[in-house]
Amino acid sequence: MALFRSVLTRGALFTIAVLLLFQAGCGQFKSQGKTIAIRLSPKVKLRLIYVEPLKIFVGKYEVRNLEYRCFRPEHSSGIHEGMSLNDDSQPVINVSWDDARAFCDWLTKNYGATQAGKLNFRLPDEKEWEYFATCGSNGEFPWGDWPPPKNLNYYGRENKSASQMLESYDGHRVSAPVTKSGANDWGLYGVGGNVWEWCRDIDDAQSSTHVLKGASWADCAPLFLRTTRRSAYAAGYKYINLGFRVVAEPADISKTSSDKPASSGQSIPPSKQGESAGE
Ligand SMILES: [Ca+2]
Repeated sequence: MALFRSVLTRGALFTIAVLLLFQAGCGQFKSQGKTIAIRLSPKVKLRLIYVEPLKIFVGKYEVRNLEYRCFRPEHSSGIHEGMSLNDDSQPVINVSWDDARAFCDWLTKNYGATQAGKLNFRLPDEKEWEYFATCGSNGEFPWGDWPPPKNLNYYGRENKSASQMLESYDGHRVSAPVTKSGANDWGLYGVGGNVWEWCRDIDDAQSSTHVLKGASWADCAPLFLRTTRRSAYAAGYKYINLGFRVVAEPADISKTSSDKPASSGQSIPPSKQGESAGE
């Protein structure tokens, strides 16, 4: 049963919608959690799903242009070969790691106080990303085994002039609306494809760069689509297929973690991994 409560904090009215308590299967794993909706404006909600093994809320979708423009109204994601990347429904791109982190800080400052408790927003760590993308299975690809499902937005047969492409046809030559880029069994959309997603980590091999995960509408080589595949760019770099998704953790957990970006070598503690089995 849906439970809606509204609170007034720092002049901003927002509603936390505790939409459901669910059990979603993903192989042998199950997750119990709830979805919350952070109201950024009267018509804009940022939705997150609680992932119990990680003790964090994870963005249900990649951050859209619509949500990002609540933060920076002037932002344009631009066009590519005459095709728009800038629709409200598409994931925000042409945003740097610095931009993504600033968006998270803006969320925490303005929307972190919720009826469910204080939340700190941030980018996911690489290992967290791999965990929630694969529903805890850490499979070879976000969806499981090759080939990719047709509803994941990679570089496929819709790109008729390309010499190299996937055999699948997802119908989107550039980024797809975030709700059209397929969901995994935990209800998280676009964790495979659509846009690469900035993570909090610093790449160990190139200490001045930050990690991206998940590949995009412009990728097709299996090597790039693997769960463990990592791309990395400098904190100020922007491109047409680089976006992000946010996570939020309760403030009492944040107090015990470092403010510094995680090392890409950090792994999920075995005790956390074990919590997912059999739930
Ligand atoms: Ca993605």
